[in-house]
Amino acid sequence: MRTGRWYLGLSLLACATAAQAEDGYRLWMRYAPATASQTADPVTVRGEQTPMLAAAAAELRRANPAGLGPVMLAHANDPAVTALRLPVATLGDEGYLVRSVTIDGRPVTLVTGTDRGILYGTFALLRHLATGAAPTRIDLTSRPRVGLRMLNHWDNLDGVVERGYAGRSLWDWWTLPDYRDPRYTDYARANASLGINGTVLNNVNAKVESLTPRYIAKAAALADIFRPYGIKVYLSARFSAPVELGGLKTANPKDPAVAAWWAAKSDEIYRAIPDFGGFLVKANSEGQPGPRDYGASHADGANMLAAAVRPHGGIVLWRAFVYADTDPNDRAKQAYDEFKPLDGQFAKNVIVQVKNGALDFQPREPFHPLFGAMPRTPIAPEFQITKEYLGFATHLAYLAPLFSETLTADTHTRGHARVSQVIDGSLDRHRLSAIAGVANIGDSRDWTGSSFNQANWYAYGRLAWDPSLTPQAIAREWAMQTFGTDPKLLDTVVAMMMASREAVVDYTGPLGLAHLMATGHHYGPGPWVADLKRPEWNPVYYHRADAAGIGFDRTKTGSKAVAQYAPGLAKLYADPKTTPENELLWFHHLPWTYRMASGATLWDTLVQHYDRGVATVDTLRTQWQQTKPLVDPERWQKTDEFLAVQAREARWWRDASLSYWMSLNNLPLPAGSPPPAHDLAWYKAQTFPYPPGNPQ
Ligand code: GCV
Repeated sequence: MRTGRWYLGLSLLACATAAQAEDGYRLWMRYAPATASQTADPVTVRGEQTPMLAAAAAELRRANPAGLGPVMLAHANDPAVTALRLPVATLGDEGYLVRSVTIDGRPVTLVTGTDRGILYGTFALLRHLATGAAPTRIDLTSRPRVGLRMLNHWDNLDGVVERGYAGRSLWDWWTLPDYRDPRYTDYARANASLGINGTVLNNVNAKVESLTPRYIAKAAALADIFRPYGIKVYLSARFSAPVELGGLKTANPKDPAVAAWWAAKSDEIYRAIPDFGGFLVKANSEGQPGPRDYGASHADGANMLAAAVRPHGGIVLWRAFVYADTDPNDRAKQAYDEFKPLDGQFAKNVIVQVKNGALDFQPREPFHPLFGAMPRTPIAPEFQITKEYLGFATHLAYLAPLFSETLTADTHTRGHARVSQVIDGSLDRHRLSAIAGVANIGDSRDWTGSSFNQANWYAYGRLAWDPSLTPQAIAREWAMQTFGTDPKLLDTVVAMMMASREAVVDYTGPLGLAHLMATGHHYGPGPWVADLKRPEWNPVYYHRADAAGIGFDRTKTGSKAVAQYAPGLAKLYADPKTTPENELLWFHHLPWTYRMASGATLWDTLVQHYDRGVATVDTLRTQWQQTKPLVDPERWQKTDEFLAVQAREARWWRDASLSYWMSLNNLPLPAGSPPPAHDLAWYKAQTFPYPPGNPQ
């Protein structure tokens, strides 16, 4: 029989191995092991030891940054803090102040604010130090611009994540609420480190069972784990639940029995989860039930649910992602047409959640025309962190430039308000403000399917806190925390990240082209697809290419979608010469021979973009080779192999697309541009059954 000592040795070895493994589990929170010279216990908590302060203190103890002396966590109204007369009055509910001060003659790093402020200040301090700052003369202060900073999980109750490419759902619904996987706490820590304060646990294509007592208990267990990290739990609600669960004959929002059912259901949820955030709803979209089934409006539906959660302080996030097979109108116009007339009709605790673009999370879309068009309604942008249309988990595409492009876009409303001013509530003085990101998280060991995908979770969280941060700065701080502070490594990694999203745009759909992917999986090329039941499911609907030209005319000679933008912008979009080149074919149908600003033809320019996309991915591979001595083997190897896939698939996208365009326009490739590797028939014949994340 083995001795106890042997077992101890084995478990220590296991710990050491786990601690050293660079499998990506630790995300950007890769604290260095403590050394003998570090403060034994770096933290003092003053006043009441709330669960949130305990979580903050635990994080500091876990990190125990080298060189940092004692840290004091104290509420802003603690006498020790008020005596210092610090500028804490403007911190609000969530802001923090972190400063090197002297208290009772002793130098300390003070972290102050509310409970939440201290939690976020703690993570800000750790980030500050992990990104190379000195542990002395610290002076950090910040407060979030957006109130509700949410992740939306498209996780099904059977563990499949719709559009998820990082394994199965993190939530093990089967063993909840009894088994509380420690990973749930690590999930909460990661989110708190970014300031994310809300999570929608289940898919917007919601199953009604998530509202049964059994599943409410499971959600409550997660809420208990997340609470000390400042994260509220929300649920996606299926609009027809009163019929399917409650046995009512209707889910008509105007029926008092339906309203009463939702009120009782909300009471039940709040009994289990007293700080439940509220409901997210996808209604009358892609087959989901909704108020339109009963002739009622989206506002009627949202307000009925809002009334149910209002007594408990809850909110309703109502999605504007709607388009109907019965509507022959340009799909990109339909959400605006449906929602704009409802401005002013939503209850005070409703937020309308709008995808960043009018179509569907494409590699590039102009910002959604609803931003700035509904001044009496809080509008939340919804971004997709998971890369449904940008190469799943395999392709490297750093999304901060995409998120930031929308957030900084000039709406041309009320002066030159930016989308960020619309969504943070400042433009129209809304009390509520929110931002949502569709999570890329699963149960894969590295959480997101690749090291670089972690950067998209990180960047989303950082931009949700402060939309004015630059993608470059976020990339640098993420890379420092994730890969280390070597300057050569950092320069290379940041350069790779900053080039990556545009590369994907170039090899999949440059110059404003969109939705060109093959049926179902949204991964590979299928610009020729024309046989799907609904016109707007077919790529040919979006590019409208023929022998003469390419692009979707959304001007007054076409679908008139440009008129949905504020007049100043609509005027710019109406003319190809004043439309940004990277959105050109989104708004205009142009001859292949159209002369671009450079003097080159549209066709030659299009080909140049495809070639540039392929060349950029080749450069990413070369750059990554240079990092080999500076990155641990496990993470380096996986990234290297994924980049090889991306290089192959960028060529596939380019070649398939060009073969198809040439079959229409019969034009030669510009000099120096290589012919596609196969003929069009070969590309059309490729099939990819069972892609991940695809709803079955
Ligand atoms: C959750 C796209 C995706 C769907 C997704 C939908 C939505 O259509 O392909 O998987 O459904 O958007 O955002 O509701």
